[in-house]
Amino acid sequence: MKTGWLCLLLALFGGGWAQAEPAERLEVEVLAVLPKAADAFTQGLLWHRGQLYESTGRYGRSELRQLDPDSGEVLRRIGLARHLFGEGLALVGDRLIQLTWREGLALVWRRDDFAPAGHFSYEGEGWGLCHDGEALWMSDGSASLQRRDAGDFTLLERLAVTLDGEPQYRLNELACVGEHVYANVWHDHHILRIHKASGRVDAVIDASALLPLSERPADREAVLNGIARDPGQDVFYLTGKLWPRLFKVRFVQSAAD
Ligand SMILES: [Ca+2]
Repeated sequence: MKTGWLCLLLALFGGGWAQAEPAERLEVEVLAVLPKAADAFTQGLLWHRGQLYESTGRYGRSELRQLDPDSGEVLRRIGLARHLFGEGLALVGDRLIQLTWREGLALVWRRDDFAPAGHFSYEGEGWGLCHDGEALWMSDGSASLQRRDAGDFTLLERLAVTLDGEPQYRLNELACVGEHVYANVWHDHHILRIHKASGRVDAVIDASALLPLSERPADREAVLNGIARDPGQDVFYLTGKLWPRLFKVRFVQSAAD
């Protein structure tokens, strides 16, 4: 019996100690600076087979786009109804799922020709979305992520996201990579690497060096937003709302460390 309690205590405190390890501090190494249409209020970005897919926001201007990452050329686009504000974007099989901000509607599109293919409904706001190959992960501006069924969009779990025990609010655009969800933070120049199993932020990435102030649009909402992973090249693509640039980057140890 005594041994049982000892094991339990060790398991509890052992876990506590393991979680106390500080988050890594990373920064971006820019591999390429690429052109991008500056009219895109980017809300969702994903990479698939050499192309980028983008969801853009604002009422009356929201679109789904397919981009050539190197030239920035918009290869395909479709506008959303005027009452819809586009948000996060994920690919499930041959379907793109596009969130809307306050409309409680996830639009489903055929990836190859952008033909409408139905929709799902949800409660609350829609911000970011990514697919990890099994489930969808969704943000809503709060300090938690929602895990949803990739087939019917059912809410499966809410994962509280913490850094050093503190909740991390305003989680926005997402990228699913292995055991992690990367989230850029609204009105912040940091990207958080969130461990899916625990919700713990195990790396904080400083992306402040990306776009020089001289190139930043005057619009105060023109903040960092948009993160997509190309697993083949092991790179990320980053951008921001209304930014005229797309950055191909790697996350590397901070020089300050
Ligand atoms: Ca993304």
